[in-house]
Amino acid sequence: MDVIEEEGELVDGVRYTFWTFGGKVPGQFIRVREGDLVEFHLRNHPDNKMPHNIDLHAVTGPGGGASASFTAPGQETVFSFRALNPGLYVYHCATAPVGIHIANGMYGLILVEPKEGLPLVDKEFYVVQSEFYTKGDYGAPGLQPFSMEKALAETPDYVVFNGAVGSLAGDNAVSAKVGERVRLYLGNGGPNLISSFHVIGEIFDNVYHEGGTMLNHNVQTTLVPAGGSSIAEFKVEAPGSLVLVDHSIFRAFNKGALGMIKVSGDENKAVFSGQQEAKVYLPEGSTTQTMPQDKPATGAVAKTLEDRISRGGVIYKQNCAACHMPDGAGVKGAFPPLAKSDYLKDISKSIHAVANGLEGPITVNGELYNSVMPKLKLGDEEVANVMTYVLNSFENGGGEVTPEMVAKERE
Ligand code: HEC
Ligand SMILES: [Cu+2]
Repeated sequence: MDVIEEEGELVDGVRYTFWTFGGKVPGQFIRVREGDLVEFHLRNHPDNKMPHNIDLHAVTGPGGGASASFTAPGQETVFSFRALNPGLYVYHCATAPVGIHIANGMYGLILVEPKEGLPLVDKEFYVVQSEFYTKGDYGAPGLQPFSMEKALAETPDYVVFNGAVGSLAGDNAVSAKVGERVRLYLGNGGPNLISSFHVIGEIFDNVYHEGGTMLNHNVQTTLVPAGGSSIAEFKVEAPGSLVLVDHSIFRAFNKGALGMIKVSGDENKAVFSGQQEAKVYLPEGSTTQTMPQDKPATGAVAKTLEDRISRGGVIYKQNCAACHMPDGAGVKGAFPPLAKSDYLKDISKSIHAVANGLEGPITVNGELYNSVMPKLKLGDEEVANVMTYVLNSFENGGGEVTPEMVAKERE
């Protein structure tokens, strides 16, 4: 296994210097069999600045191999261990200061399959949750240094699956087919938080509790402790998107802990009907609601069109994607699409909607919507950025919205 220190992306426009096992976060998945004798080579790339080592929780021996594998840049060390206990184990760097090595991305999973092997499934996925602590708040662009202060306070800016926001969502989503059996190898690198791992739209048929051999059945949410694991299995019964989240839910929708399994195949109406009816319910006195939010999403002023689009993208993920969906497709009958929306042709009307909220009947691409979009607490700059992002995404025709245009609509 090669240790590589390299710059990468946490979310669009936000860079971070990751320390990795094998070039990615999480580190390479290791798979051995109970009883195997494993000879482990750790190589620390000569371009690296730090010494590193590895503590594998699957190892019976001092430090899980940490001191035996202490390796300076440009060196290679070797040690061997017998995989005595079956289970799914975390490995991580344990070089001082340990917290910083882990916070920078040095963790992964090693599966010790029982002698007889695990039962066969159709799909296996590797998902590791972890947090990142940066000087700037969520979305603050540029190369972000590690924040010791936030790490000590255990207040991460990012809580993510597989090392970055969106690494398992959108175009990076994984897929399965109706009828397939899916197994998730779940890990938590921490460094601090416990994950309440949940899949929206599924129930785990089997959970290997804490990655050990005890089987639990019919589980909705499985705890994955920092430095621990879980194995969850389920059969997919109906098509659609299954959403992986840490059910400490602000982490999912505001800090990045969200992934997707796209399930294709035939509907199974006996299991799920889809919406059977939707009608207007407007009690007397209902008015435009305001969503609480203490501060606008991102601060500084955009200088170029590109800059505006990229800042707008961050705002979109935080403020709009929950209703209008990450790909702008909306939800039929509830949230109108922003992708190829003909409503956007009258740009001042659209700006007005985002700046002031919107309610009452509207028609988008020939479909009637009669609902409420809350007034979001976004400044003129933020509305301009997010609308510019929308115009330049989802196969819309392009264009730019300026803060001046927003100020006008606000009046
Ligand atoms: C809580 C859910 C919700 C959120 C969050 C939300 N919207 Fe909407 N949006 C709606 C609904 C519902 C409508 C339709 C309102 C109606 O029926 O009058 C709508 C309508 C729109 C429209 C006009 C119709 C269309 O499809 O073109 C635009 C543009 C729009 N939203 C943009 C945004 C943007 C940009 C954001 C983020 C800054 C956002 N919305 C956040 C629910 C939401
Ligand atoms: Cu290290």
